[in-house]
Parts: sequence; structure tokens; C-alpha cells
Amino acid sequence: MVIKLKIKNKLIFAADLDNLDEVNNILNQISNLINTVKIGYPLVLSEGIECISKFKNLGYNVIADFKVADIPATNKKICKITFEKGADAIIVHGFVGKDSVKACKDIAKKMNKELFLVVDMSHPGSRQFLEKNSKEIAKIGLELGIKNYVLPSTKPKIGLEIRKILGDEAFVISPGIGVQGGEIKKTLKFADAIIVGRSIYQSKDPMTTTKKLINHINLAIS
Ligand code: 3DU
Repeated sequence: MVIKLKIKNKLIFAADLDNLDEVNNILNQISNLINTVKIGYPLVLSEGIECISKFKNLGYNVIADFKVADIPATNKKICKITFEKGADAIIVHGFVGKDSVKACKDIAKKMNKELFLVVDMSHPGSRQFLEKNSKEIAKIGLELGIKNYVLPSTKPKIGLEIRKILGDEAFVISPGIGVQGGEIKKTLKFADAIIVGRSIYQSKDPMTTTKKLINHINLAIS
């Protein structure tokens, strides 16, 4: 597993709120439990791209979940700007094809940043198109020498199949735990870390919930 980001407790917090104060309030409660925050469109479109540097200044690893899916030239610009704004990593779609992914990979390499490739997704609609091509997408990643991947925790069987294709060297993060129905134990058989949003930020007691998640993670890997 080659990754520069060290993800504390194998847990990434998905900060999908549209209000920075609310995110900071949650982070204050769980700051000694996690060190990696995934931000995406809900927060950035509401509060601005400067959220990235704000989290960086607080000491967090920041993964920008922009699911980049455009032509190569535009993909390159999106990645470059996101990295310049301070993100450690960006999440990129694979279904757009090898040239689009390569554009992201090349700029990530040049800027010494991380890229995560989405191979399949967790929601029911992903069966319609994405799932049917997930193995091909994984192969694109391998051909390009990509080390980091996103696989859905709601599909543990597919997760294991794709992990076999990707090999032990790959670093896999997985969303879909909790609200979407994914289970920690099954997920950590193919993933190296999990992504959790609503189960934490909708909880009445985010700290206790996060501690329980970490207990489950530790049990699953013991
Ligand atoms: O379901 P949660 O609230 O724990 O959030 C999961 C996060 O992961 C959320 O940011 C969503 O946009 C992202 N994600 C998936 O849920 C499923 C995928 O296949 C890829 C990303």
C-alpha cells in the first residue's frame, strides 16, 4: 500500500454539510479521532474553495471529492486548481476513459499529490452503467499506475473481486457505511479505510458515534 496520506484510525470524515460552522463544530468533537476530511460539492459550493486551506491549517489531510469527469484538458485544470488550493488528494471518475484519467494522474504526479480513482459506486443506480464496466475501469487504473481507488462498501462481493484485480499494493477507500447499508467488517476485507458522513454528522453525539465506529474498525481488523 503506497500512500503518502496517513489516515488515522482508517476513518475519513465526509464533511457533506453546507455550512462551515457546522462542520467545524463536528470536527471539534472528533478532532482527536480522525485526521482526514473529505470535502465535496455541498460544502465547497456553499462556503467556497477556501474550505480546503482552512482544514489544512487545522492540520487535516484533505481529500477533494470532485469526482472529476471531463475531457483531459479540463480535468487537468480542475486537478491543478484543487491541488493549488491545498488539497492533498482528488477523487476522479474512471468512466470517462483512460485519456481523461491520465490527465489527472499526470498533474497529480507533477505536483506530488494523490489521486483516487472511482471504480464503482455505492448507490442502486450505479448498477445501471458503472458496475457493468467497473472491472475495465480498474484495469485502466492499473495501466496508468494508479495506486489509490474508491470502491463501494455496499457491494462487498464486487469489492473483493476488484481488489483481486488491483492487487495488495493498491490503497482502497470505501464509502457507503451506515446510512447506505455498508458494513465495516465486510468492507475492510477489501478496503484500507472507510469514509463516513451522515452517521457521524447527523448523530446526536458525533464523538461517541465516531468512537464506536473506530471500535468496530479495530475489531474488524483484529
Ligand atoms: O453515506 P454517507 O453520508 O456516509 O457519505 C458517503 C460519502 O461518500 C458522500 O460524500 C458521498 O458523496 C461519497 N460517495 C459515496 O457515498 C459513494 C460513492 O460510490 C462514492 C462517493
